[in-house]
Amino acid sequence: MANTTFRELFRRYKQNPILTASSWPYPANSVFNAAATALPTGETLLLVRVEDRRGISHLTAARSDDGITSWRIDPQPTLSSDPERFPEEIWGIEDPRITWIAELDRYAITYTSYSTSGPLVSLVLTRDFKTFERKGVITPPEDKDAALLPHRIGGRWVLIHRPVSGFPGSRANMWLSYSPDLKHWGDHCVMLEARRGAWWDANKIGLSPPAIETSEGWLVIYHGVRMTAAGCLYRLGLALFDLEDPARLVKRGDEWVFGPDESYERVGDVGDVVFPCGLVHDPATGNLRLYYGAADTSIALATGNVGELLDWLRGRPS
Ligand code: BMA
Repeated sequence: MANTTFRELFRRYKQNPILTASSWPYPANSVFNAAATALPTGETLLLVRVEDRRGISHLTAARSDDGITSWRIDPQPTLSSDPERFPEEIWGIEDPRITWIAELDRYAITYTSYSTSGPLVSLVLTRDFKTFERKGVITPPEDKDAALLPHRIGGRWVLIHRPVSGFPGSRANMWLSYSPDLKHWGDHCVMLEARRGAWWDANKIGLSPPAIETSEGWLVIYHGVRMTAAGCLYRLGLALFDLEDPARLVKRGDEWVFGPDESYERVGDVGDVVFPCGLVHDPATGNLRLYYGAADTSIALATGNVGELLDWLRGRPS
């Protein structure tokens, strides 16, 4: 008999969601779209987007020994917008991604600043998630879903991001930009295009967590947005890019690999959204923990394995 079930590549944690506004030490409307990293202490750190009851978001750190339970949440916002010094943050800061940059001995956090001209990408560096060196705007609006690769390629830093233009009929594609100093960016080029028509990833895609460096290439988990009469559906797909030249696509999966299904993903402030901004990957086993915003309301966890993701991609049609 034909196997008609999709082999789940990401397995939901049974007690999802793992963090909600009711877990928060101070009033919040929603907690979602968290960046993630493994700290040298072995703890998992999530940098959580917290939306307050004005609609403005800030970022707050939560730490856990097993990355699943017993989260220790900073009692106050960890990184808030600072519109006096950085006017582009006037309507808050959202959707962070964390990349450990060994050369700088610092974590780089790219996040969306919500400016009066629309969303754009800002960069901040930190060693400890307590003090921060704000680097300000790195891409003009409209742009979001950005993360750095963890090291230079050909002497330059590499940023994955998702600019949007108002040009009629244009699609929201993923782009790459390069920089000698993390400040001046150039050689912009398309990395991955949104498909067209009925596809699950038609018209609008974006990077989800930072790319994973594997022996076969940069493994990218990206979101595709399907616009329907009932609203948008946010789902996840996979693509692999050349290690030396991340503008070169090696393979793109045809089907989505994860999408809204459980009630906490389907119902919330924005229903039918799974939106991961972070993962923790153990290179020894390939196991990964994917942290995702569920329905723009809470944070949920799914586990997977990089080897299995690569196997799946290999088996898909070219
Ligand atoms: C995207 C981002 C995310 C959000 C998603 C679904 O454009 O703004 O912050 O989770 O929409 O609302």
